[in-house]
Amino acid sequence: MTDCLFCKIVAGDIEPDTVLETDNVLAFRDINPQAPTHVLVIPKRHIESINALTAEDAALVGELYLAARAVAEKEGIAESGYRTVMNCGEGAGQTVFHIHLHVLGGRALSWPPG
Ligand code: IU
Repeated sequence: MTDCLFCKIVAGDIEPDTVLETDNVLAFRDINPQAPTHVLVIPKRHIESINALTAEDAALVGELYLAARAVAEKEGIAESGYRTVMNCGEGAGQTVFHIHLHVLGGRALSWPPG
């Protein structure tokens, strides 16, 4: 999608601080980090939100989580603990409508989230 920020990052129009890249997935540092490690894991293919997922996307969603774990290992937070969050819809705080998994860690994380 031409007007999608994350599609522009995938296309190379905007250069992210890349942490990890595979054929289908890109992980880069959030521009406004909420924790010492705050990485966004996105599919390269545009999917608006969880609500737009289809059965054909099941393997891709799995890849997002495997990438999140790889990011955690790379960042050294796999053992201390980290959180993955995928906001769905404006009411839940989604601001970029290209599906993405937040990977947060490097500090104590409280529960429930706000
Ligand atoms: P959200 O779940 O849709 O709210 O997450 C969007 C994230 O994208 C949010 O944490 C922003 O800080 C982040 N972000 C970014 O990393 N780079 C940008 O240019 C913009 C937003 I705009």
